[in-house]
Amino acid sequence: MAVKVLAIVLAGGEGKRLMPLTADRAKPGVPFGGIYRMIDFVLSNLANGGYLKMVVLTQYKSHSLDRHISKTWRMSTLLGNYVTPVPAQQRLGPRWFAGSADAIYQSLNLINDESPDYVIVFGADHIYRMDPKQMVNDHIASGASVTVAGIRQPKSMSDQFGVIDVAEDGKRIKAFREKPKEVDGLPDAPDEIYASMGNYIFTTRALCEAVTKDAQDPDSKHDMGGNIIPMLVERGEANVYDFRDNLVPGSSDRDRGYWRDVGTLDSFYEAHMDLIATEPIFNLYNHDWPIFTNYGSWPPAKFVHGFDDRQGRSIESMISPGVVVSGALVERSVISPNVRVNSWAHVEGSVLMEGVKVGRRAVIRNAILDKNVIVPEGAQIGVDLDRDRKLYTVSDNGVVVIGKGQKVEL
Ligand code: ADQ
Repeated sequence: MAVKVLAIVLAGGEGKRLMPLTADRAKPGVPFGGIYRMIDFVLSNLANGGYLKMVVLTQYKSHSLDRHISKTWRMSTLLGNYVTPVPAQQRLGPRWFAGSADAIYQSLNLINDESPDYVIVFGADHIYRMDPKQMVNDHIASGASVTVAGIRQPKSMSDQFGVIDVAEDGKRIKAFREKPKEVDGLPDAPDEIYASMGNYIFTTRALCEAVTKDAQDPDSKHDMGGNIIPMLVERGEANVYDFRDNLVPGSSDRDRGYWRDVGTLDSFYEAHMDLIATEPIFNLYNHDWPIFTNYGSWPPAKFVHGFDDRQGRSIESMISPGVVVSGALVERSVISPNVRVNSWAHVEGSVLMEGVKVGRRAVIRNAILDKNVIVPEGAQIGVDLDRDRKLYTVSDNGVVVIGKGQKVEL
């Protein structure tokens, strides 16, 4: 008999380090790559892998995320498939989720209703392609209670990840520390650590027991990475799955193994720049493993009024439908639907979200402009960073970020 698998997507992350982009939306609901939202990547991975029963646990400012899920991820229910957003405030009792493990504890009824053999628990705020079926098969073959996806990351980032110490057999997790400041590097790569991707496969009974036990512990933070995984590691029941073993159809040598935790403004910006390279570091054009989304009915993008060889055009950029570039130059940028760039404006190395309007002769450099920002004629963004720091958010690496509804000064 086929194994029954339920997927739970943790989508409650607040994303404080992405402010102002997360001022009024959850991190998994932040637009990415012109036409997507971050959550589309994990949901597409699950759908392409054939896992079509998905529960999305939301919490923080989930309105636009809920709207996106119900608009984009409405699937035929004929075969019992679904993508259901479950808001925290509608579960047991009046309290909000304390942490990701509590989110699952409060949703145990959904697991009981489905009675799966295995539960996939994936995060919602990473940019990557992964075939979850290969990881599920690895988990089933090993007989572990939980399998954690692991990837090598720079040692300097240890305080952002769960750090995995693997036993000699290369599979069993000997020790797991959540976001440690001090760590040793790997024996064969002293500058690297083995990090948890925040993606887990659980045998159902082990998951239910672990979150129920954790719920009774008053000292627990009720966190998957901080509490549940260490509990199962201590019992010797946790294995690792190396992300390098995951082969996604259609991926090239260049983008195999690509995974980005876009938790900061700089990593969010850099992941966009990865999309537009001539030979993209992350290839959205792999049609064997499509990333699904829904962005409404816009007409094709249009480029008009080329006055000289600098204007009315766009190069090394991704331009979404509904965009009009009129007598302006757009370079190395990711432009969302319904953006308008007017004459003699110059947009360079930037991410413009839906509905942004760029006035004549404006200059926008190394910037992220959230939805519907209006750039007045002649305004300059990313040209004088000292001035920008007084008016807007400027990231560590000097990316200027202008939030929704924020006024751009002349
Ligand atoms: P973090 O991402 O820092 O580390 P967390 O903030 O708990 O951990 O977020 C994990 C996922 O759960 C995210 O997708 C987030 O949106 C979601 N989430 C958080 N709280 C939630 C709640 N109360 N309800 C529903 N969803 C919630 C985690 C692991 C690390 C691992 C990194 C990899 O804890 O061990 O290395 O992910 O990025």
